[in-house]
Amino acid sequence: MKKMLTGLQPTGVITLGNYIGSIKQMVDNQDMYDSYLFVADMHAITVYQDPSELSNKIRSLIALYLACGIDPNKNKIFIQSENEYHANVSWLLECNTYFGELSRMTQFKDKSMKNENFTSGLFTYPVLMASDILIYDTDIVPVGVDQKQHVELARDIAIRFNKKYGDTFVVPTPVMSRVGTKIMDLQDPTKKMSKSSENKKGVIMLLEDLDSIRKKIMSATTDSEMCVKYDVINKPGISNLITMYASITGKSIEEVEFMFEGKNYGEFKREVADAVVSEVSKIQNRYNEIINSKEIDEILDKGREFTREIAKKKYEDMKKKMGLFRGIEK
Ligand code: ATP
Ligand code: LTN
Repeated sequence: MKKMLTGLQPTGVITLGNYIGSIKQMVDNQDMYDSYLFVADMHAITVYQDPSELSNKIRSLIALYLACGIDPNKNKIFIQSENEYHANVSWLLECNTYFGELSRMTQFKDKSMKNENFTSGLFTYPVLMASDILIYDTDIVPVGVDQKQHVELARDIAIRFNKKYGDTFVVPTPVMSRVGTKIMDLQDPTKKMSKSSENKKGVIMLLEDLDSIRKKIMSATTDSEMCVKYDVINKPGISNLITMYASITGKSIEEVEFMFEGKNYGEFKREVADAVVSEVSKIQNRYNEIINSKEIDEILDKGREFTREIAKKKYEDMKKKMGLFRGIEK
């Protein structure tokens, strides 16, 4: 079985876009791969995080993933900072990564431009990410486009290390989210629904009040025609609602168009709102059940023990190959 791994930063609030475009796909794929899912909390601290908020967000993200249907029996779920080998391996990899390579990372260039006093952690961030990936002999890394360059760097580091010290790592492949499942902002349907949007009227958050979600859908921007037809160029608002409805109900775009033929936008929006609210309320109920439960701690303890064992072996193997041991007695 191929191995799949992905990490998520415990920052911001999870949106319906994240759910449909990323989490739901991981749930759908969890039977096909040996899956690893972790909270990238050490990546989050490359920029300042309020400590008490950070720890709550770590727990909340885990609870949300479980509530969305990530099965702890099919996924190894863990917190990056609870496995000290990630940082240890990262150092060994840093010593096999060039300054020039890291200087070319576009996310670093973007983020460092926003702040004069950026940390060196922000610069070496992609090497820690390579460590997360390479430790587990990961084959497949599902990521958004913004992370593709980082996975490609992990590939380059793996190939270089294997050449220098002998076969040690599997060379990973990045996979982008499925096309066609991009959820757009409800107020400006030409732009992606994004957790960092300033105007939250167009963004549905998974832990948001259900009435507020309904209102946002009912007042979503549409067009002056009165026909439920998928046409991203001329009818971006209606097309977005069709995509949302289709993804949640598991229907095709054509089926949705057929269902709502001759119906007005008000009726259509009500159906979309019902479907979204019903899906989100199930997630919220499950979230509330588990957020303070021992179940989360048991899952995380198990994940920590399992992944530490694997990571320790990889670290020891790397150390040995690099000559980091006491040497043979004369
Ligand atoms: P930011 O506002 O910081 O850019 P974001 O909400 O866009 O955050 P990311 O953290 O960049 O989310 O992405 C996490 C995952 O969710 C990625 O796999 C990304 O492709 C997916 N994703 C994010 N927003 C959407 C969306 N609107 N539609 C579909 N998938 C999305
Ligand atoms: N950098 C990623 C999170 C992340 C990750 C990883 C994703 C950290 N380590 C390993 C995939 C594999 C982000 O900010 N979304």
